[in-house]
Amino acid sequence: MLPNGRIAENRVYFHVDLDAFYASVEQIDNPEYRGKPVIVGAKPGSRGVVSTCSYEARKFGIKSAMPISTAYKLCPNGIYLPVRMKRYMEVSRTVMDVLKDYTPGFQQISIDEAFLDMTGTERLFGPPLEIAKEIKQRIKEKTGLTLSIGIAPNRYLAKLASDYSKPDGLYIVEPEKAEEFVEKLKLTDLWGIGKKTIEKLKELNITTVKRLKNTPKTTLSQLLGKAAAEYLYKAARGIDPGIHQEDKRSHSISSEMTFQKDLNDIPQIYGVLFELSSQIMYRLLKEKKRSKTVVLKIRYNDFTTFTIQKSLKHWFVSSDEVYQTAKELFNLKWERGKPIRLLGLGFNKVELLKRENQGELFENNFNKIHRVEETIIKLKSKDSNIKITRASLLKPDISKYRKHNPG
Ligand code: TTP
Ligand code: MG
Repeated sequence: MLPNGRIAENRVYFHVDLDAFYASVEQIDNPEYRGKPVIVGAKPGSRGVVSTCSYEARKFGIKSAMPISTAYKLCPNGIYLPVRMKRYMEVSRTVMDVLKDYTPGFQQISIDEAFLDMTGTERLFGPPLEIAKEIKQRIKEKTGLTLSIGIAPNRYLAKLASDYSKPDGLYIVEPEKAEEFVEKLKLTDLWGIGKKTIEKLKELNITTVKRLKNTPKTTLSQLLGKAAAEYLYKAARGIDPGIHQEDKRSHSISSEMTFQKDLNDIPQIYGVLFELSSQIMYRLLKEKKRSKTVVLKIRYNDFTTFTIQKSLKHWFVSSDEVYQTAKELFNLKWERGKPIRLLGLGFNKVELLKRENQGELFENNFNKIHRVEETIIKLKSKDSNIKITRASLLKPDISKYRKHNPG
């Protein structure tokens, strides 16, 4: 209850996640692959990994991030395909454009998933379950893809709910059932808890969500450190531990993502940096601010966290420029191969772009890029269906890392 006697509005979040995304696109583009084990990733015989695989291939025990050699042993008759990032990004955009129709509270968090803040949209679109069904149907009609939607009072639960009902699923967690829902999950289903943490929890015989919930925060803190303890304490209770956060403070603009499975795969990492660059540049321009400094945050799977920043001589004017800087910082800082659980990107020393400064911003060499980008943002804010994006924004430059995947 709020102080003035009003009941606080129940929040409603959707988490939308496409099923076996890259593999499903391959099955749509190549009907002869449908119903078969399709494995997308590195070339068999190379030292690379599986990006993803169809549900038919999952029956053989194949999983994302598994060495491709292991996958091949499990399923030598599978269809092995290279990553076609450009095509997946194209399909991703079509899907995201549908989702944007439903709420201004749209947040894309990876190539195939997004959060929709659907709070208060019932009057416009109907009850959440009906909207979710419509979304699934529209995307199926437009692209042929199936997806899973989780509906819940916070983002964390929505994410768990979509995973819970995969593939082609739809699952609602009612607010009063939140704790009950989390308790029936396995510890490994809790998002953002890596193998290492699971192992450590085992030392104290914490092997279920219920046991985790009954463990005092101080005990967790001694075992895993303060940040991890705080995260687990909330997660076990169905409280959002902050899996996707935007910094709302005025002097900085940032966005960060925590990953379910730790990342150590360059194309995927670059994909995330690309998303984050677009998000923070969009906010910078939208809020009429400017900055010369980009900060990258890396949190490893052992919760150690590092930040690194770079200042340019001029103001950032495009998300491309932010993306290039983010990659540069990443390559300087990353302990190669070490798994990452969170990536964050932000602008520091942000200033309000006063009218008298606008000329100064536009005088530099990037005048044109900035104008183009600003125009895209303006058009998109008027009509989310508009399909206009600068060509260089379409795809992270991952060609160097795809030696074995000439897709
Ligand atoms: P996910 O949504 O994690 O996986 P998915 O869509 O393939 O399967 P699910 O039905 O379980 O959602 O990731 C989306 C895409 O990201 C996936 O299709 C391929 C890519 N990816 C990688 O390249 N490497 C990885 O380790 C993971 C997890 C995903
Ligand atoms: Mg998916």
